[in-house]
Amino acid sequence: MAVLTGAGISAESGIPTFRGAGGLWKEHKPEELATAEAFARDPRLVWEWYNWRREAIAKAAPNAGHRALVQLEIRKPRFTLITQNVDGLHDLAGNGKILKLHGDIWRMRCTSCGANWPNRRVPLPKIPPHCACGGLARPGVVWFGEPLPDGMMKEAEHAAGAAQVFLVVGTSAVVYPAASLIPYARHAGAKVVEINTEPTAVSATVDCALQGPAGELLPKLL
Ligand code: BJW
Ligand code: ZN
Repeated sequence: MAVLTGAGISAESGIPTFRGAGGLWKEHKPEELATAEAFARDPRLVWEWYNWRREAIAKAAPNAGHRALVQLEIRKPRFTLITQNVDGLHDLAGNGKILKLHGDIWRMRCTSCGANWPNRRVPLPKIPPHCACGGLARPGVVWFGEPLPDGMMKEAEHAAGAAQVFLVVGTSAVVYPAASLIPYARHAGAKVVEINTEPTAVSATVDCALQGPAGELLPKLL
């Protein structure tokens, strides 16, 4: 079994989604601030947004949906968790192996020397933050137009291609290449089950679209 999660699984932990009802972080579209161009133009503004989000995420705890995925990992001999989320709530819940397609908001990367390090300080003492080498630091996440971490899609495709069941939870399925895993799994023979509070771009194509909150529906699958 393989699972692809999106922002909707963290909605019941109080973290806003990007799109859909109750979506949008502080009235900003990710397409406006989650880009290298926005960061080059105004690193301070982009870091203010990430600092604000880190503060909100730091107050959040995993919910029943995250916990159900830990139980699935324990029970299923072959289980892969693939997430588009950068919030770290799957780690906090206790999943062992997580393919983080879009990186991790709790990591930073130097735009000069390429160093990559964990950082959980909330709020950040200085914005924008810098590397030990003096270079400007950026969030350790994947912005629009940037490639996913090396080898990550290959590993995700391998899991999606080998799965008998592919569970898609709380994603609008409009961001690529993550969304391509859904037809990829289906063409490889997986039964695709979607859990979402609303119909999405892929609802009509999946084997089973369950409509409702992940925190209620995922525990019922156990
Ligand atoms: C609930 C719920 C509850 C609510 N229970 N459900 C092919 C076609 C078209 C475009 C492209 C393409 N290939 C590439 C592109 C371009 C682009 C893209 O996809 N654009 C589209 C938007 C048009 N993709 C990229 O640029 C990617 N990179 C790339 O392709 O690189 C190519 C390259 C190769 C080699 C060299 C150079 C380049 C990168 C994409 C990076 C996305 N980054 C972000 C920001 C991450 C950092 C951050 O957080 O700040 O990732 S954008 C944002 O969207 C974030 C998310 O992970 C991602 C997906 O969002 P998600 O998770 O689906 O959330 P929502 O809000 O959209 O949906 C929430 C859902 O939950 C809703 O459906 C609700 O109904 C539901 N819900 N409550 C269950 N309780
Ligand atoms: Zn550096």
